[in-house]
Amino acid sequence: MFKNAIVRKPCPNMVNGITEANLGKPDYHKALLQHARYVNVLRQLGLKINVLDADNRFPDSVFVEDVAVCTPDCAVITNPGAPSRNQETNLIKDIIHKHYEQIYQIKPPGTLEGGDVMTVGSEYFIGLSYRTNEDGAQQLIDILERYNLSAHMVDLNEVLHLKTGVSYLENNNLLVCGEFKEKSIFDSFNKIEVPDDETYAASCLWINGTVLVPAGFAKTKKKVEDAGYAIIELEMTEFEKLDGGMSCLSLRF
Ligand code: CIR
Repeated sequence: MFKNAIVRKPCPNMVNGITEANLGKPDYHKALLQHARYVNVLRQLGLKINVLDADNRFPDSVFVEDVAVCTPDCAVITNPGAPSRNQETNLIKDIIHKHYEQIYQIKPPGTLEGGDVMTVGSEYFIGLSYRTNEDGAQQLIDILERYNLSAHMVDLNEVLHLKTGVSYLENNNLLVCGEFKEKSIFDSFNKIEVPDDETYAASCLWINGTVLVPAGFAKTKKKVEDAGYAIIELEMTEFEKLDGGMSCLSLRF
């Protein structure tokens, strides 16, 4: 169960965030509304929320998940592979220090972004992407092993981050799209397949028994409901325009 979340308000400069989505520029005011609703839903689900101020120097800083990995016993400040995002880690340190005593940092030449790290109980899956390299993943594995947490690397080619394409919904249920449907590393999971015309919905978020699903993806929504979950749909259009999924807007622990 999660007790806390950290989020950062979107900044006006988010319209210049990194994207390969080809969906046009986000509407900042709409993004603020969507973000506020996301935060309210996390609060309704029982989380204590730390809301950080917007930082206009970093267009992508709303995607706070990428700059830290929070485990029950320690936190790891990452080293984002995207040059324009690399210094975002400095913005997260204070709040992480308020919550954790044991804090580590991924060092160059290792790169790692939190969107590539999926937690499955005491097991971690780390995507090797354009943003996360083997050195960064190995550094994280070495840290996790000190706490008896195990981790595996997962190759990926089709999506930005591992969690763009897979979401663990607890109870051994794994929401998967595209290349992840066939990967043998996920064979022991009960896979819930996201249809190819709804791949954005592969990024859902389990919060204390409820699954947050992006609005507008009826087939995926039904599959998650049929798996027995209470769901809440959230408008995510302005973050989708920046390749941001449901999990990337918060750090949960
Ligand atoms: C980026 O390209 O870094 C941002 N525009 C989107 C980051 C999304 N983060 C995530 O899925 N964890």
